[in-house]
Amino acid sequence: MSEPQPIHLSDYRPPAYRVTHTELTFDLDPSATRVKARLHVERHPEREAGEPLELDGEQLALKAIAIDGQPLGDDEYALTESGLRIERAPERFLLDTEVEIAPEANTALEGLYQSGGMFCTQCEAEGFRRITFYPDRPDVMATFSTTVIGRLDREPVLLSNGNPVERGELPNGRHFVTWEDPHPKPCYLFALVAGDLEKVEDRFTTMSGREVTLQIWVEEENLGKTDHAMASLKRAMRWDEETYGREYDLDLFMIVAVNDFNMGAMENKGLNIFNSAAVLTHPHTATDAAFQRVEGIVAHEYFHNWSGNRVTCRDWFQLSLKEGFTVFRDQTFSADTNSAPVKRIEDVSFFRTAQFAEDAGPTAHPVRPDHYIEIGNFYTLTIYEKGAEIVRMLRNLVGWEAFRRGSDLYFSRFDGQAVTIEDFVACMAEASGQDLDQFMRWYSQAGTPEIDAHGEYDYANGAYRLLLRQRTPATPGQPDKAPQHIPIRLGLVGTKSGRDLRLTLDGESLGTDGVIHLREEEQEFVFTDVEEAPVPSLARGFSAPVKLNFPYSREDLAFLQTHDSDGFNRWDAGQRLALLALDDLIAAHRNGVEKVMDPRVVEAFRELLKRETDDKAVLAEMLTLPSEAYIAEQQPLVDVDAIHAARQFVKQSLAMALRDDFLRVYQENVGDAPYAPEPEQIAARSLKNVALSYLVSIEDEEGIELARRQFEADHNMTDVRAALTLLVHSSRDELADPALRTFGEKWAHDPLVMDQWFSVQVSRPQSDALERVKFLMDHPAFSLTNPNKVRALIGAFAQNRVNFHRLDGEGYRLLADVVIELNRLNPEIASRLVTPLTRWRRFDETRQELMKGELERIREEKLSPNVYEVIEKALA
Ligand code: 0A1
Ligand code: ZN
Repeated sequence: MSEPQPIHLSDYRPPAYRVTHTELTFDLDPSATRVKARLHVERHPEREAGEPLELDGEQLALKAIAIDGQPLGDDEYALTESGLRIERAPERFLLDTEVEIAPEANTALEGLYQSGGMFCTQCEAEGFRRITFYPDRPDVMATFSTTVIGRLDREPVLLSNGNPVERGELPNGRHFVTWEDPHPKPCYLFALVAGDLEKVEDRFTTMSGREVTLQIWVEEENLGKTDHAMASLKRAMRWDEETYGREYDLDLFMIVAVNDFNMGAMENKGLNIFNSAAVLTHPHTATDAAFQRVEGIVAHEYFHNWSGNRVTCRDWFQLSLKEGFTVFRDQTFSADTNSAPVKRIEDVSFFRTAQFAEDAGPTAHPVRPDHYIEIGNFYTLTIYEKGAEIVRMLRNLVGWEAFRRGSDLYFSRFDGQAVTIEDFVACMAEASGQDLDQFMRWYSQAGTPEIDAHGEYDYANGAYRLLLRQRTPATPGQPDKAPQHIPIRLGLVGTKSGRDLRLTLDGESLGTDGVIHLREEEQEFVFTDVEEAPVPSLARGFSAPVKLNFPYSREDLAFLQTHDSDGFNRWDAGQRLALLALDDLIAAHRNGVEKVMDPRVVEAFRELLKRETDDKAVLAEMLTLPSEAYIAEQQPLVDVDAIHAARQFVKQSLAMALRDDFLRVYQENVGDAPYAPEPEQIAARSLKNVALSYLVSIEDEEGIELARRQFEADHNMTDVRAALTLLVHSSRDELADPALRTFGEKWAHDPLVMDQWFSVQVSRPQSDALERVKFLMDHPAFSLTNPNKVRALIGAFAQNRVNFHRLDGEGYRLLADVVIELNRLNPEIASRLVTPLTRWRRFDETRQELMKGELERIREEKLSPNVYEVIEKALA
């Protein structure tokens, strides 16, 4: 077999032929589904006559082929490794094909597959080529008419995109439904679902007064778990009208929940397909975090109807065009619906942990990559989350009003088209009159820019000099970087007054909270009329996706933590302060020196716990120590054991010093109102559970008893899971074991709860975590072909820092074994799962060798393009 070859953005050409209308007929059968396709084809006006027609196709058994009704002879077409080629095709014609496929054998979950008893599809990015021969590329947009034929008993429900226009019975217990989608779309937005499903229905009146029917389709036993998704959908629809002026454009909007799904959900036109974990909720089965995730994902997929579907991507290099913009839209929606500062803190702390690591590793790539082997490997944090940060910077640069005008211009100018990132940014430049040329580098340069900042207060002249130096590290294929345009929102906080001082730069007033623009490699900003010595508060709200270093003293940080007017930076100052203390303790642990707790951190926490704050959600975040993963991100070389020990030491020292405060906070936040996933309750629960985690960390008897009672009270899953996790992660197995047993027996019938049961156990720090994984892989609720199970058990274990990185290499070996197995079953999941091993360069020599050894063992296999691309990069 030849090695998979990369494809390049610079090779883009419009297709030789386009399809204007697509008629499909599916005759469903688990082992032999027949797909008839009639394509209305015409030559692309920008391409010369006489070029061959090329269609993509994989794993299809061709049964018939004809042009304008005339069957083609064997010499009139060629089946290739990747599809079908017709050398001589007319200018305009009808192409009929018939193929056979086997959904039940499809474990990759791309194309048409079976999940439980139902048929469903996943076509993004290149799954449609496993359904029929087609130009499977997003710049070919057609209207679709789809007839689905199934068995009345087994598939009473037959769904596809658009509106149902005809239905009827057929001989032999079969029936059909025909669907028409009037909006031209690329085939990656095609969807089909067939099975024994039940629906929950609601209605929505759009801003222009049109009535839309909303349906959520689920298996019967899940009928009671759709309320929150439905409410979220209606909120998202209203929000998109009010915020972006975007109205829904069909009479019917459907969501379907499926158990086997590679990702969170998919925005197929009019028929969104969701991983059941991203749509089903119930107070007793889903945590607050899950409720919020469902709200965000429902909104995300809905928002794609405009940012992605009506205006789509010209090619897959432009993936962030739809994903970055849509993530930005869902983030702002969630911020508007919940606590905005907490949403930002959560998003940024995830981003700085996971995206920074990606940007610093062997698979680093620009937000718009210029080549790839397998596009499935590019549904990444860089494309999604860094893409969203870029759109956020754009919004901040041009201001919301110009941004909204730019968005309106984009949607009206490109409606029904497949476009590029330049097209989007050009609309923003046009609407704002700003020059965004340098800004475009954010899309082409990989790596996280680092800024070294220094400040000096000039007492004599009342001036503050801020010197900024930027540098983007080399990334694979990009040794040299040009300076970025980095917007830095900042304030100068007076050390005497504790207030934001007025900012005057080059004689111009920026108010007390302003933005400066770093464009050069090095730039000095001199603020004048600064009446007292300040501490600078830099990159407020995480105004750019960069690492910003400033030589803050611990006193500065404690000051900012209490005085910064920017909530995000107050939180960040606390994180920085904790990180400095952790640094010392990590060093002490490595050197075998006694660990001593920094009293400044204890005092800062005492202050926090004392203050009557009205934002409990923010307080809960402030009381949460940086995660082991984030601490590791800050270290030149990761020492997993030292990091774990240091963090544990800080946590226990705080718990011992402030035990009564934590207990009081816990008690003040126990509520007995019926569960609702609303911000105030969520805030109280998270504050209470953070406090409890401190008490349990020192095995305080009262704390342990509170956790036990909270578990038994069984009030809602947030509290139950928090208590269960604390017990299982403590060393009190006599409490943990019965709790796990009760929980596992109670929820054996519910796959989404069992996922949580798996994750809680295998993420415990005790040394039996790996043995538990092995044991649980034989549990009847586990299955290697279900991505949620793989993520819950194997994925969660790979995040268990101390145990995955065991020095005997058993953690690495286990992961590699599973990757090898999944490489055959589900390449997309396999290549995601291998990620932790690709970060081998970050660890000590012993671990490096062990991790590399496993990567090399994987390389010996016959690899899918997905895994091949990742392994090659990791070992390069
Ligand atoms: N467009 C979806 C993400 C998605 C991508 C690929 C998938 O299958 C291989 C599934 C979903 C989104 O952004 O939600
Ligand atoms: Zn998306």
